[in-house]
Amino acid sequence: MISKKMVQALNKQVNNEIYSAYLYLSMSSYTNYIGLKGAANWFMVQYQEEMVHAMKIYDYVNSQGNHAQLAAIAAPPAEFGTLLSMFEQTLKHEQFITNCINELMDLAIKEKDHATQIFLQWFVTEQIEEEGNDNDIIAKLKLIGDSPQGLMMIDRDMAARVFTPPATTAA
Ligand code: OFO
Repeated sequence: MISKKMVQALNKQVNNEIYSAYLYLSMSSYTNYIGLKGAANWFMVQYQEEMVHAMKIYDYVNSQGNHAQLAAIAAPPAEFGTLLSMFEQTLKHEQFITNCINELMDLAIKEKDHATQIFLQWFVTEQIEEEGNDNDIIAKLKLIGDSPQGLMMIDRDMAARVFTPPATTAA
């Protein structure tokens, strides 16, 4: 059984994850516009992954006899500056999401809600990967500095990222 407070907090996280998806969809559109097609692919895959995160929480709430209630999604920015700046903004956003997941876990522990703690463990691990990916790309972008060839090389690498849909979003 999940408490009302836990359901509300999980519903808020559905919104955060859909906002993440929306943010990366906007970044995909922007990078496509400035000619970085590989980065546009990278952010499109990120958008798809965020929708999976949202649906995992949505399915979990609904599977426990509760009601995943949806709220308005804030508009993301439309322009983001350089690719390095975009990944710094991405890392900052993911650090915010990590914090949200940690707060959800704190609440589940406080409420002795073991089921939700087990459910949230997947997200704790996922956030390690999310921040790790962003840190790696930031390090590479700092290394190449102002080199257009370096930027093209990174863009080519980003074109190879593939979205692998999960078999299910059920917990
Ligand atoms: Fe859902 O991990 Fe990013 O935001």
